[in-house]
Amino acid sequence: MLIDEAEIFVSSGRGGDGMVHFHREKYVNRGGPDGGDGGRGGNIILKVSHHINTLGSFRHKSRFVADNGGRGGINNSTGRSAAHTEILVPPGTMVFDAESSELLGDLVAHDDVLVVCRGGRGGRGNQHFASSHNQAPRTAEKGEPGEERLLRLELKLIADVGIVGVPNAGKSSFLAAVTNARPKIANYPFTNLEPNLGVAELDMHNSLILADIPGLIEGAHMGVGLGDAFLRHIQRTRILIHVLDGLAEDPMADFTQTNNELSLFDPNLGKKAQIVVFNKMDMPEAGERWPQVKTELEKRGYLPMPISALTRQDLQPVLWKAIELLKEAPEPEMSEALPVYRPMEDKRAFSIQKESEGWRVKGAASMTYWEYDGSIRRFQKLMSFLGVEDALRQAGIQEGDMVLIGDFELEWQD
Ligand SMILES: Nc1nc2c(ncn2[C@@H]2O[C@H](COP(=O)(O)OP(=O)(O)O)[C@@H](O)[C@H]2O)c(=O)[nH]1
Ligand SMILES: [Mg+2]
Repeated sequence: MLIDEAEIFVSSGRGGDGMVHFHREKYVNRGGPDGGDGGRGGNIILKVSHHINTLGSFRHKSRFVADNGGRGGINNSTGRSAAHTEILVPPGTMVFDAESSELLGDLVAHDDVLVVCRGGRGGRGNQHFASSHNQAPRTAEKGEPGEERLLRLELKLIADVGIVGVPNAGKSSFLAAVTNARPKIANYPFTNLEPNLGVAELDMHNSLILADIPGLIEGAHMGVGLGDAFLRHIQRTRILIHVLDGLAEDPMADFTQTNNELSLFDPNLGKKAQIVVFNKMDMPEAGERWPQVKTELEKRGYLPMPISALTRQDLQPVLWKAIELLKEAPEPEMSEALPVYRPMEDKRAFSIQKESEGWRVKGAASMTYWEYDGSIRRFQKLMSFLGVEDALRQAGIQEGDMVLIGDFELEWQD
């Protein structure tokens, strides 16, 4: 089975800083604090779209950075919250943390979403820090930083276009001509009935996964059993490209025979939309047969397209037609895999680590403005509120030990 992989860097926005400001008005001597809160930073969200079927677009763009929240303003005005950044992925995308290899989510159905990085919370403005003891607080919070991470995306490719036709029509040649696949051309031995898969990238946003399905007719004729992977691909296939051999004695008889066999094998398969291509147009004999075949097919409501897989002539219009039909085709059947959602842990929590110089506290605590007086006291309150003090005591901190937070060092005194 073909697996598509991509590594992307994602980074959510930081929260806007809270503001320190005092109300000012003519003739009013000392106004109260009115510094507004910062806005929230943007999340990074992965979202499933069934209009995408490969991870190919991430070869062109692999860095996603969400916007930061706006600063708080005067008059208690809150800073602008940043819009979230949505990254579209195909159904069936498994999302891993590239560093820990932890599976973060398995995105299956259209519109499924997974928040991979949360935007930072905005810092609170000084309006919140007024108290009976301090009516002119010079404290505000900094916005919480955003998160960054490297993600590995993995997708098991499932064909959305099946290539059918009689043996020797040129199915494998067509697949090889339009994709990176290198199937065996002619004399295909029926020992291995895994379909040949290939990806055709038309442009940044449009790609097709095609499967050459030799076993369906050829294998079934020979009484060879079809493997699970094979059946899955046939069922997931949403449209078919029916290749006619331009050198066959009676291409229309082949056409009818193949369609009958498709319906016998699986009635749903017979109902899928078909693009009929008339192959081997590089040969004069094919050119001679073409006008009649064209008329016959048009009578039956098809719009046949003449091509040569060998000389790669007129293949692009066939692929674009397939893209068009896929957009109208019914939803593919869902895979058996159940989605796994792991909500991200709250990064506002803190962690404590023992280092040679002292106890390192990481997390929410680093949000305080140190530039303003009053902040040390507020900081100590915050520490006990968050449970940092208790955690340090439990971890065995001793009188006189150093506590390291950001660029600052404090001496522990109980
Ligand atoms: N002249 C010509 N020969 C072709 C063309 N496409 C395929 N063939 C030949 O037809 C034979 C069967 O092709 P293949 O792709 O294996 O057909 P499949 O059995 O449908 O997969 C091979 O000898 C190919 O080289 C074409 O456009 N023009
Ligand atoms: Mg073949």
